[in-house]
This record gives sequence, structure tokens and C-alpha cells, in this order.
Amino acid sequence: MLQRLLGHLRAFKPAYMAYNFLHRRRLRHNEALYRRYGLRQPIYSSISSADFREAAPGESPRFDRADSARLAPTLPGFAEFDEATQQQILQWSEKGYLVLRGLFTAAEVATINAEVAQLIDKGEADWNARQVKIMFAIRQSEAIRRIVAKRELERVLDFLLGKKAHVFQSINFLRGSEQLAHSDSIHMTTYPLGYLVAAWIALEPVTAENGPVFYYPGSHRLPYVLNGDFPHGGSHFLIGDQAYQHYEQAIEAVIARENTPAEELHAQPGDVLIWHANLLHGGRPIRRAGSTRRSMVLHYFAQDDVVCYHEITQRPALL
Ligand SMILES: O=C(O)CCC(=O)C(=O)O
Repeated sequence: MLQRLLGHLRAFKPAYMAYNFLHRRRLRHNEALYRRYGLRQPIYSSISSADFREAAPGESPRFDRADSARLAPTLPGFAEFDEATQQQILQWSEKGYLVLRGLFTAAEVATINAEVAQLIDKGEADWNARQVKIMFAIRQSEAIRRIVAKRELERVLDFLLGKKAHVFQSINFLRGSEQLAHSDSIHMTTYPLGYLVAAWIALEPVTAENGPVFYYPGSHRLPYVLNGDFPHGGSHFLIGDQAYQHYEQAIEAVIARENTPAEELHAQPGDVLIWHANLLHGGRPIRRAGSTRRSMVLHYFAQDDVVCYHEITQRPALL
């Protein structure tokens, strides 16, 4: 009953606007950006890609404009990465993902797992509505926050975006997500497009059995699928209640049309997968019933010059 009421409230745009108004300090950075890009609505209003149709142009990320295989070696900072990382960065523009094996130590992984277990035991874990994801553990655990702010990781993220990456969100999973294919840009979107990046960390061995992450290499170069590209539904006041299902169907159609094979990541604890804002990815079904697949995903927005918002729910992102 309460969940249904919250669901209705979440679909009601004026409720969000009132919430945003109360939290407008966390949106203040958008004032200068709205002026710069020519957006006329107040910073606490709803926002979606439709509002940017007439916006002043912005520059897309450097490795969307030019191939990282050619451009990256000419840029400051590249020579300081180890050779394995350099090789991964070179393939970024073509594939839209990269893998950093063993970036986190066994001790760091054990600490993250222990901290998450403690949040659950104490009843403090911020579970999402379907009780699958634990949201924002980085806000609650100083130890997790410190571990994931690893310089080697941040240097790669900053280099890929060509701007300072700012961690926006963390999600912890105890089991495979079994999520259908999607691009993060339907949830966390930027203007100009492409200034989001995700880092997924394996917190236990991941095989074909426990629901690995899968992705479509190169799919980040396909056109972004945004609200105007599927029957989003809704109205001036409401978000369409079937919007996300319709989005998933639109993505299934893209995948069927493109007919390119997916890859999946089998990983050891501490391995990191980084994916592009528009890479199509999801979680494979769990084949071994009851198996766990502890993992953590962090989403980063570029810190400067970029409007960050949530396309599907048409909300500005509170930073
Ligand atoms: O961990 C997974 O299975 C997928 C996570 C995911 O798709 C996401 O965070 O966007």
C-alpha cells in the first residue's frame, strides 16, 4: 500500500519539483550552466533531453570525438599509466569499456564486504524498493568511501572523461542484478551527452553461474535512446507509468537490429570494469540458484561544464 502510494508520488512531477525546491542548494551549480546553454526553466523544474533541443551546443567527450587509440598517447598523463592500463585505454573509443584486473586488493575487497554486511546487520542499508540494490553505501561508510577513492581508478576516469570525475552514486549488489540491457544514460544523463562513466567492482568471483555483467562492445556509438525515442507516456504533470518497460523494449529492438554478440565479464575479486555512458549492458540470469555475486558499481559525472539529470524521471540530479 505504502509502496503503491510512493510509486504514485514518484510519478507526479510537481512532487519532485517541490522536493528539488527544498534542496535547491544542491542544484545551484546549474544556474550558470542553464544560462550558458540557454535553458529558461528554474533549476528545480523537471528537465529532460527535450529541453535541450534548442540549447547552445556543447563539446562532447574527447574520446567520442576522436579515437582514443590515436589521441590518448598524445595527451598528458597517458605515459604515467602502466602498460596494461594504456592498452585498455587505447580500446576505449572502439569498445566503450575497459577492464582493470586486480585494481583493489583482497584486503580492500574484504573491508568493503564487511562494511556492507554491517550496514545490513544494523538495519541501516538503504535498499531500493525491490530490495535488490543497496544505494549510497559510500555516504554511510567512511571506509568504503576511502577505498573506492583510489587514485589509480580516479586517474583513469578523469582521463577518459577529459574532466574531473565526481562520484555521484554507489550501488551494492549481493546477487546478480539480472537487469535487462540498458544504457546508464536513460537513468543518469548529461548535456552534452556522454559525460558519465561507471566503475563496477567485483567483490567475489564472478562466473557464468552467478549472473555476470554482460555488454555489447561498441554499442556506446549507437544513437542514444532517450524519452523521445520510445512511447514514454505521461503528461505535463506525470511520468508515464510504463516508461521504463517501453524503454527496455526499444533497447531489445536495437539489439535485435544490430545483431552484434554480447560479451560477459568473468572476474576475480578486485577486478574493475569501466563502461561508457551509452554502453548497452545488463546482468545475465543467475544459473546457480541461491548463488551470491557481491559487487559494487559507482557512477561518476564530469564535475564541470555539464548539466546532469535523470532522463527517464525528468529530474535534475542533486549533486
Ligand atoms: O551489476 C549488474 O549486474 C549490472 C549493473 C548495472 O547495470 C548498472 O549499475 O547500471
